[in-house]
Amino acid sequence: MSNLNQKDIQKHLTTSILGRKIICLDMVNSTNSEAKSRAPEAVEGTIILSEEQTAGRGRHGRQWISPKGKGIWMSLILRPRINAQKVPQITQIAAAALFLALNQMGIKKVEIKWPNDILVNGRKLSGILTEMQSKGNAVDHVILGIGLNVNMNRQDFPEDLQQQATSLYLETGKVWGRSQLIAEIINAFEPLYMQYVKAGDLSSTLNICKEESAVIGARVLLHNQNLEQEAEVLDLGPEGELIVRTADGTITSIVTGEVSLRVLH
Ligand code: BT5
Repeated sequence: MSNLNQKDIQKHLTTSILGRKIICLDMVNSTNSEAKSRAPEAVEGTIILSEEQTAGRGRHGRQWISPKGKGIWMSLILRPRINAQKVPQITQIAAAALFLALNQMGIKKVEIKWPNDILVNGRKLSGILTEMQSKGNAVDHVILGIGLNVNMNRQDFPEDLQQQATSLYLETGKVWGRSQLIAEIINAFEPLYMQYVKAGDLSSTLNICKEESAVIGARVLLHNQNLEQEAEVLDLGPEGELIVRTADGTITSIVTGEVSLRVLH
């Protein structure tokens, strides 16, 4: 599998702002950390990719497995003029874009598990990690990290993930080139992102996140630090928040943050 390079990815790009500069590296600890340190000098839409991450991160300090050459480990540097509390909405835009891009590439059975997982056949194919730097309440920049398992075998995952995680190779039996896939993700993301930053319009994103949701209608276990409770997921609200009915009948909305959820069967 050949290494990623800017030219091969840009060949497939139809965007006007995102991906004008693409930095492809061999090894970093985390593309999000690399993007963060490069952000002060970077133009909006700069993309950092690495063949391998030695300390790939998920949320709350969790580990993200990122073996060499087998996936898409990338971070976008964005400068949306939004308030800090709106940043989780960028995760929803990315989830919708991942759904569209995978569909475009012919991958079926893709679902969005709020707030940041992409599942195929119920297994995790991709995860999103959105981080930000703000000045007061105003966002200075957002680092949008996307990890997507492309050509990983079962053995590339640690044992405890082998039943929960998947890759495009495992789902389709074929080895995938990464350049076009990266471009399709960016191509799908830009219009949804522009609608949002220019017009404050999240409706297309929300329609996709609702239609393709793995959790709406499901019973879930909400996990908030040491508190666990069962709930039924009713909908997504206008800000991308999760609307649930807890066991005592109370209807509440949950914004991303400390809450994790597990679907109960
Ligand atoms: C996520 O966190 O799903 C966000 C993952 C973001 C990774 C990208 S790669 C580029 C950029 N640079 C980074 O350092 N990170 C971003 P979370 O929802 O917390 O899920 C983490 C959990 O997913 C772990 O605790 C494992 O259970 C599982 N996991 C770890 N590696 C995985 C993989 N490669 N595929 C599927 N599941 C994985």
